[in-house]
Amino acid sequence: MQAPHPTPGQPGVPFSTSYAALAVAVVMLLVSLLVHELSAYSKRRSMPPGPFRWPLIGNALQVPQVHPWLTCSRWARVYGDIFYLDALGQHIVVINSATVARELLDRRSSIYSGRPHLIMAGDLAGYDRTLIILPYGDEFRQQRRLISQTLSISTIGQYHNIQEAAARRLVLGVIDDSSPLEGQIKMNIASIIMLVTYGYTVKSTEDVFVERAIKVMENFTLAEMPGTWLVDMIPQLKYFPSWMPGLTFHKTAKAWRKLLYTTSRTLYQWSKEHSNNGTAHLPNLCASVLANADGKATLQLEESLMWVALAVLSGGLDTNISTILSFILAMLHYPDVQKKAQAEIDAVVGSERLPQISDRPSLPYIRSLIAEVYRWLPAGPLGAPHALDEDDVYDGYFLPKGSIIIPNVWYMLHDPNIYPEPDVFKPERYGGSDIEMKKVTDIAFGFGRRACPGFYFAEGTIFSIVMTVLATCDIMPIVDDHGQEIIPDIKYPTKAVLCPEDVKCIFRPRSEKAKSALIHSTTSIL
Ligand code: HEM
Ligand SMILES: *[C@@H]1O[C@H](CO)[C@@H](O)[C@H](O)[C@H]1NC(C)=O
Ligand SMILES: CC(=O)N[C@H]1CO[C@H](CO)[C@@H](O)[C@@H]1O
Ligand SMILES: CC(=O)N[C@H]1CO[C@H](CO)[C@@H](O)[C@@H]1O
Repeated sequence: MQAPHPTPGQPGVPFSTSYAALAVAVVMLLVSLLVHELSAYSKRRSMPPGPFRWPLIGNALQVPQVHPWLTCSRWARVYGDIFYLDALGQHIVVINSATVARELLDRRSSIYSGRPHLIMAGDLAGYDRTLIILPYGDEFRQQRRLISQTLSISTIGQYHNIQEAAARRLVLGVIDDSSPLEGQIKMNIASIIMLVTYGYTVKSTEDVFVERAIKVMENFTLAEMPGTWLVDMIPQLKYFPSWMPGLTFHKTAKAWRKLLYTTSRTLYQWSKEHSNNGTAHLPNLCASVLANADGKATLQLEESLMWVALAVLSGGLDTNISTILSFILAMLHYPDVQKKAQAEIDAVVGSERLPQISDRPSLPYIRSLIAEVYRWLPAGPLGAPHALDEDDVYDGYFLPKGSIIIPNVWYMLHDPNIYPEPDVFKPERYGGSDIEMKKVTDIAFGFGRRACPGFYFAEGTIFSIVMTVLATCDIMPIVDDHGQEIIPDIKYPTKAVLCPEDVKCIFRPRSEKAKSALIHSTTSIL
């Protein structure tokens, strides 16, 4: 762009003087930017490769909001196992292979187990008290310990009857009825997790406790959304008084914080009081931890327990429905897989009883099918971000402290060199090998010290639902007015969590016997 240049030294009119001053300011700004770029240059040269970075803003405008895992996977094909992005000065490192993820997030987990520091969601709205975004440290270790006391592989069996009962109620609710699929899944998943964390029985689809918990989670989703809150880009804003015009975030954060705190306290108090006089379902997470403490629970322990219970509740509510919907979608698109799975259940379990979680070891095809659901449409295609707590060097690359580390789960599970024809749903690809299946779950459930603590529990829930559905129903496409089958497209909203949309189907009972087995199995647990 051409601009008129006032001649220096000319006794100018005020206008041209201010014009010159402006020009000087612009030049100074450009020079300082250049100096910034140059000083960062030598460091940046040793950072991992990545797409072209614009001065100052970096890749901020290229990091896509829509299906970001697909863009990241395109970059993975260009730049390899590890690449670097810069969003307004925030270092972001994306990992695209399981090998690199193991090396950094597992082997070096003492410095790779942080979470990004979120001003809006954490400092202001208070979500940094819950395990999900709790920084790495003593409180983190304490909360993880409390979960593993009750949800580890050795203690998880005590919840199997709840999971089976909810699976049966779910199937009974959707059988011969094509409309309220998501509502049914939600209600039953919520029932399971509320019983397990608090011993609380969900009374209806409009249960107040569940609705409040869902609100708390929705608010979290809004609060942590990158690029939404100016205060996350300019942290100093948080010290500005809330009455200043334009600073409505203070008010929003305050309301969210209040709801978060009252919800977590109310649920915990409910559990504690009702577990004491025998009116809550036992065992539940809160009661078990208090019982382990043998009446000597400190205030600090109770505080940690209160927050960790809420984290388990939200973890359990969240990932649920998307995995189940992905399973149904797979069965509609791959009817042969469905038949083969049903044949295995018929052969192993028979038709005299309903399947149980304890049948799992003798159902290798069902295990493969579930692993394939996690691989085909992973609920978290970009996992959960970790934060690097110290400077590090990997393979000659400099990775600065404070970097956000994103495991590109989608690419790891869709790399055609590892999973040929990655978009095809094919349980046979594991050859029945549990070692191969574990490679998938080791990616889909996260890494290192932050890996999903609800894994064994989730496995029980998913397994009992899949097995019960297949044993008792055929999952059929709905038909239109002309008798044409409508198979839902594989599509999902653009959010960080991958959850299929508009999945409609019919659950047709495979026999009267199956249906009556379901009816007679409803117990008083739920
Ligand atoms: C299909 C089901 C599930 C999937 C795919 C899943 C996946 C994940 C992933 C990818 C992470 C992040 C790991 C990382 O940072 O590297 C995570 C964290 C977490 N999950 Fe799950 N999860 C599932 C079910 C559950 C259930 C049922 C619970 C509760 C019982 C749960 C509780 C949590 C919690 C509390 C965290 C945060 C851990 C931390 O930050 O230290 N999840 N999950
Ligand atoms: C148990 O405790 C709760 C809360 O304190 C109370 O509302 C409930 O009535 C009690 N139930 C019995 C049977 O004592
Ligand atoms: C989506 C959303 O904003 N949900 C809730 C967040 O928290 C407030 C309470 O402070 C609720 O009123 C919102 O509905
Ligand atoms: C209660 C519930 O259904 N929670 C969530 C389940 O998972 C999907 C996507 O993973 C969320 O959109 C729901 O809010």
